[in-house]
Amino acid sequence: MAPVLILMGSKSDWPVMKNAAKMLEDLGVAWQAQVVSAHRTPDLLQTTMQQAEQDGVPVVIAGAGGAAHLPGMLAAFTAIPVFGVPVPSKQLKGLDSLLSIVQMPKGVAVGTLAIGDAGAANAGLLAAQVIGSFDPTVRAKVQAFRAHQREQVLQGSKLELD
Ligand code: RP5
Repeated sequence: MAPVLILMGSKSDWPVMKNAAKMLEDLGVAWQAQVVSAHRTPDLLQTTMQQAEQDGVPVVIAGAGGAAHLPGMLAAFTAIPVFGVPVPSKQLKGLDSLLSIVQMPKGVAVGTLAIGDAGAANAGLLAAQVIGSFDPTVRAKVQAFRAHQREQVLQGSKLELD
């Protein structure tokens, strides 16, 4: 299977988007990351999705900030599921990114995650869950991740005064 494709509008998005890569890595899912801008390299956006279709990419994760058209434009070129991550922006802290990504018109779907690091990590998790629906090895890794997380919460669940 081809790696999950992690696309982002700018290299400046990578500190956020690497959380998706890290989650996929932890869950044993291959990934590949690349900068593709909806506004600065629209031609590359189309050819990247054509290549992804040919390669059999299972899921695309796309992060962008501000007028964040990347996930929606990618989704317009493919039937591969696209998960959008709103990257925090300087002026509006990512609210602009969130609204740009989440408000897709009916007929072209983008699954939108939370703003920032948590959203990027959850995009990786969700991509692994999609792959886990047909790959038992990845499903087992997701289940182990959940069990570990549960244990960590239980271990720190008793609160006391200093
Ligand atoms: C968007 O513009 C990118 O996704 C990034 O979040 C934002 C700023 O890009 P740079 O000016 O840092 O390249 O297209």
